Amino acid sequence: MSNISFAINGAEPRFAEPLHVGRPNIGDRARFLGLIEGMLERKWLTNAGPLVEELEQRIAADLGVRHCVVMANGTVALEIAIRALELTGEVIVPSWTFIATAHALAWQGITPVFADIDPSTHNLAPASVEAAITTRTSGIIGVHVWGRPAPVDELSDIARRHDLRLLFDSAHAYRCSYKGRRIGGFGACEVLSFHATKVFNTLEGGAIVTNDDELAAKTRLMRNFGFAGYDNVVHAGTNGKMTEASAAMGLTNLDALDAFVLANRERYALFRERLEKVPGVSMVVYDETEENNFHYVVASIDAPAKVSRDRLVEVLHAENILARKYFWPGCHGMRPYVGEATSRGLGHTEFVAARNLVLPSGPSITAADVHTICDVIEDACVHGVAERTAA
Ligand code: T4K
Repeated sequence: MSNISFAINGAEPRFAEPLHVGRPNIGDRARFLGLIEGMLERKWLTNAGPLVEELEQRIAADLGVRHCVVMANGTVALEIAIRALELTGEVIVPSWTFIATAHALAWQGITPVFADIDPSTHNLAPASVEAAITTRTSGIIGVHVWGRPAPVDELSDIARRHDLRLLFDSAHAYRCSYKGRRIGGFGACEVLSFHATKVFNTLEGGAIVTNDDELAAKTRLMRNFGFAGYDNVVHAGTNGKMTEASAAMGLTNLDALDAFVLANRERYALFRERLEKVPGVSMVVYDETEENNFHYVVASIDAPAKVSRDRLVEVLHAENILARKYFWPGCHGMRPYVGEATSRGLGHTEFVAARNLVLPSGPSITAADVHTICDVIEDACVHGVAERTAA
């Protein structure tokens, strides 16, 4: 039994205010408010306004791609990309991703077929993708989980050999690279999320980035109900438009992005230094030969730690450290997809899902906070925590 006093046993929590995963990064407030003032003066609030256009140009230049089509959020961007690429039948995705990747397919009557991951990278395992291909398969969505690049070359090779469309859910991977090239230009297109919790946010937002002129033009039409001018609808479409207020936030945050990434990097290094010494804790590490945004601090809890991942989450939450079990239990374990025949052979996903922990990080967390979080984890893993007894 533990002799450590955790809040779970009645002590005061170590943090008076909760520490969240995904606290928004916010750049210079005066710059943001100035852009909002301009928007109000112009009375142009949405529908491809000047701030949206400027943001698209800046993102395309930043990522080294020909086109950036910004959207209301990453999920609608995925839905539009999937429809623009004319995917049908079955599409192979990892189960180890945020549920939006699977929903964007199911929402339009396409079956997400879940493939397994490499437990060391958390990214799609090419052999599992190849094994999941059937006569109904029309595409593959690779996900750059935690900003670590998916196996782009291997997936491209599979897609080419089986005549499948390949796109990437790059929601985590703004300012990350694969073989020295920024994520954004791989596959037929890549889909970004600029949700409040992402390294680069536009409040809500997302984008399709691509080097394909035709695809960019098509997704631009689809984002705005298919309108090609007044009274002229030339394509089926939806409302995927980003507002000018979101673009103002995006322009503000792009200016501050280097500082956000630097802060992430420092905290990740500190977490790593502390947690790699704790028995039973291993970290998802970033390849330092690539560009990374270091936005996610991800740990795995296993023997010989004297606490399970789930019990550790309870301990952390009792201390107001709101660590998350992302993406437990995996998409295939979420109710709409449970029991589907398309969820076989996901042993590595289930192994990772049972052990994974995402910790609060980012500019809103201080170095002292990191040490306190690590103290709690170390104490629990080394000494264990008394199990609750029935009341
Ligand atoms: N593909 C992937 C791989 C993704 O990870 C995501 C989104 C998407 C696609 C879809 O992109 P979007 O359509 O979202 O653009 C959160 C985010 O809502 C979601 O965007 C994100 N992935 C996912 C990984 O995390 P929840 O359900 O966990 O959100 P929630 O409300 O629990 O908030 C997360 C944490 O952030 C909390 O600890 C509180 C904190 N937070 C959140 C907001 C919104 C703040 O401190 N301030 C805020 O304003 O999904």
